[in-house]
Amino acid sequence: MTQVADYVLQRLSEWGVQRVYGYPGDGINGLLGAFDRADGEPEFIQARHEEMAAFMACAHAKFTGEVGCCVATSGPGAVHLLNGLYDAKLDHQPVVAVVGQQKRLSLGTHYQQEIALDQLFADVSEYCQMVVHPGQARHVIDRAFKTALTTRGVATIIIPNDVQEEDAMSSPPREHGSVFSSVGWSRPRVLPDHDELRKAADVLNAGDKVAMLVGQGAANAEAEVMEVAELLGAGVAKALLGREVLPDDLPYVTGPIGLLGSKASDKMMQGCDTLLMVGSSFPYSEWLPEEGQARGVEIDIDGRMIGIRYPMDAHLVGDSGETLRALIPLLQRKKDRGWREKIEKDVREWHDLADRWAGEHFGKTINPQAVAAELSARLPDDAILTADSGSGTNWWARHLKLREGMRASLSGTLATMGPGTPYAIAARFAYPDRPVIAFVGDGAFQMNGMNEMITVKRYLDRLSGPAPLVFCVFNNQDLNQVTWEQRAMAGDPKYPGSQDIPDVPYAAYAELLGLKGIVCTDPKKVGSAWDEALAVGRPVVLEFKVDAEIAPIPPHIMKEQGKKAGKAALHDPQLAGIATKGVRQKLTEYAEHLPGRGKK
Ligand SMILES: Cc1ncc(C[n+]2csc(CCOP(=O)(O)OP(=O)(O)O)c2C)c(N)n1
Ligand SMILES: [Mg+2]
Repeated sequence: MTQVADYVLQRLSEWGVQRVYGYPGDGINGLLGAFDRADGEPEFIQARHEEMAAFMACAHAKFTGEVGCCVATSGPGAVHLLNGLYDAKLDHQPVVAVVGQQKRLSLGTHYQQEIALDQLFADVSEYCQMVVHPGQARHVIDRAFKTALTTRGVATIIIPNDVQEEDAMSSPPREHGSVFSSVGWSRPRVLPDHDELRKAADVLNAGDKVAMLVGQGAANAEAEVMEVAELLGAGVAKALLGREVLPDDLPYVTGPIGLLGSKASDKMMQGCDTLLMVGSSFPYSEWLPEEGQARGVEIDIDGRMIGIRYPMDAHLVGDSGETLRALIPLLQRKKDRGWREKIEKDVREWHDLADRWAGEHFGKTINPQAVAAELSARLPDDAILTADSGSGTNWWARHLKLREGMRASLSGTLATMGPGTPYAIAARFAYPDRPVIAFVGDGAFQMNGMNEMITVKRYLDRLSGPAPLVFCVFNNQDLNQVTWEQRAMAGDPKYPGSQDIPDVPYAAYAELLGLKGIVCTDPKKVGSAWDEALAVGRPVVLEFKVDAEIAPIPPHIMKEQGKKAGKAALHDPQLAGIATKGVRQKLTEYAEHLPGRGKK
């Protein structure tokens, strides 16, 4: 007779789950036995840490559009999942977590590893339920998937270990109280209100200078976004999670926005009279037009999220592709293309400026911007790019130019450290033939990336192949992003006690594990290091020793931050470096106005 655990895995399979990322423990002994019997359908993928398993599940959802699935034992294993699940919740990804619990008999006795899991998972989950009866498993699983898909969120299934080992009941008894659920869900077509659509068209037609901001919600509406941008003579800025919506080589794509953003996006937001936001909950309103400056139209599939970042004049609750298609016939093509031409000029200037920043040499250490710029020129077709949270995220956002068909993601809203490496691993499991490249800071690599290299070793045969798999580590021996935040936001100098981190030989460590390790310390060899890493044929840790003194400054330093950073610099242990490099990078920005460097 099959057990409830066997039935659970069978139902996950029926929901299309091929891989479950997890880590074992006796709270899920029943499930582990069932995984063994299931013979790969679904497959258990062993991470080093439950948080990594949850990141992998989240990345699976982001890169495939399917539900990601992770599993952990009761108590500590369940606690470890949380940060990865919050990443999914905040970035609106469907993830189902299955966690063990102590047996029913012991619950409520302060038993070993007994945690009130229903309470612990209540905030992160859109649906959280404990299976206390074998006949309940079917509908709890079904509702978990239906809820994760409908809400684009996390659903948690808690299964006490004794329940896992009970006889399965695929169909509950035909009696009062039983329910009979089915596997199945389909994405609804969500269309906006007709009058609101007309209102939106009026606003957009009346504007002379339209700025568009797209987020991940516009991911399946590339053609429509392009058509609307063309009609409206608009430029398009991309929130980080929306960076795969449009390639970066289009002349009117102003690129990233915000603290990690481009000067072209910033100029467009400052100069526009109309804002069209599509599928984005980009949080920082200081990078949007000032209230009253622009009229606004927003498209979002989630009515709870519409008109909460900038006061909008038309609120279109609907699917971005469908809504833009409905809008297009109502839009008049802007005859005056002056605004569009200005944006395209700003975009060209921005690309030149970013190239100049990346091309600057500061003595013997590598300019981290060059690491991204050199890769950008070499990006293989169909590459999938991931980033951790740190200063590298800035270079990833500003200096990597995505071409058509490339994918890119990171922890956009939780902005947690740690996902860069597990995202890349999950991407590779989902797409074994596609190149996958992760940008990871040394702090994040020490936090958990190094351990996940053991996962890469564990699955080396499957993760190797002609398509590159590269973990690019920015070795600056600093928690640099926060060091700069201390300087620019708090006005404090770098505090070495919290910011310095030890130098670790990451490439040598990779070699120890049987992976390829490449270390680059020479600014002149950044490009050739990439060439080598992209041609190896097995997973690579590519370590660059980079300069920690280059500020991940925004396109134009906000006055307040500039003042604070100046004050902080006076007492900073790295005063000399940050002062000269900061000033030089600022100068490059205005280089076209300097004698001897004609305006392009
Ligand atoms: C889990 C978590 N802890 C702390 C932070 C705050 N934080 C953001 S970036 C960062 C520094 C990252 O350092 P590193 O990985 O070395 O990258 P770097 O900025 O040096 O390039 C820290 C501590 C965070 N976002 N997430
Ligand atoms: Mg660092």
